[in-house]
Amino acid sequence: MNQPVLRIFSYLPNPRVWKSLIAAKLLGVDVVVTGDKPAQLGNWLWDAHPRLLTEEEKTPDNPAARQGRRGFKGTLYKTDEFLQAHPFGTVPAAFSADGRVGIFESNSILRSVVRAAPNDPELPKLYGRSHYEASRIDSFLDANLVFAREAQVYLLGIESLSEEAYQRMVGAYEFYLDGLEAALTESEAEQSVDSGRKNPADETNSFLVGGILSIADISFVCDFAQFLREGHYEKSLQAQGYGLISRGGLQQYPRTYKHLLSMSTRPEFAQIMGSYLDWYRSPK
Ligand SMILES: N[C@@H](CCC(=O)N[C@@H](CS)C(=O)NCC(=O)O)C(=O)O
Repeated sequence: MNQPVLRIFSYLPNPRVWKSLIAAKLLGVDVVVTGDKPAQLGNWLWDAHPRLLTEEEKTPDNPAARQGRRGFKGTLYKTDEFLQAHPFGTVPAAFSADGRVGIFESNSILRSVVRAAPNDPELPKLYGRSHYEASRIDSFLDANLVFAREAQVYLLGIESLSEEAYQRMVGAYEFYLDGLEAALTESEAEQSVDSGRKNPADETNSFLVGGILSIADISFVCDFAQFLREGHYEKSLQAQGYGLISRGGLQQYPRTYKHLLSMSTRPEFAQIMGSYLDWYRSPK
């Protein structure tokens, strides 16, 4: 049997892993994921060959025992080899087929999937059609990571937010969404010129870069869907005197929200994302 091109270890489900799985599906790349529920990852050996630990191995004197640093509170068991390959010690953690090369940061794992795709002109050009398009896609991936990091801090602390932390997320949200809305507006205008359409605002299925589906769209959908989880904490936010930051998003940023919703119903997205956004699509 052929070796998978990439092996990913993570807690599951994880929208950061979905980025790679969606691209892998679109491009026919073999990616294998190993993982467990977030609360279970403390029972795993974080390694190029991850496995469940025995009870006897879960002791403070296990050389792999480390304190969780970002999102995980208790002890995690990360081998030295894991930390050599993954210096920041985070998941999703991808490994090359031979387990020697660690690839971290979900956007970089996503890029790695595209680079591993067969050289087939029929496949979608998920990393653009020129080096300019590829670089513009990188620009969106970077902007996305900045937003996603702010969202990570916000969601991890959402049940006890300072006014400063809340306002910081509001600012990051507005900055990111203003940019996306502007890019999608521009993309629609270009498409309507290309196709002679009369009303650019009617077109909702445009893309972030070059008028074609790219990993910029994939990364946005996964990270933004995760941010929308703030909706599950509406009561808690209210009790703290705050409102949902995403409230009224569809009215304020119609192109961006419609882009998210329409992309997530595409088969390659829906098969990976499952029912993750159902609660958002049909709120109680
Ligand atoms: N920006 C990173 C985020 C990765 C990250 O922060 N992962 C956290 C869990 S959400 C982690 O692995 N923490 C390990 C720890 O707490 O030691 C990505 O997109 O991959």
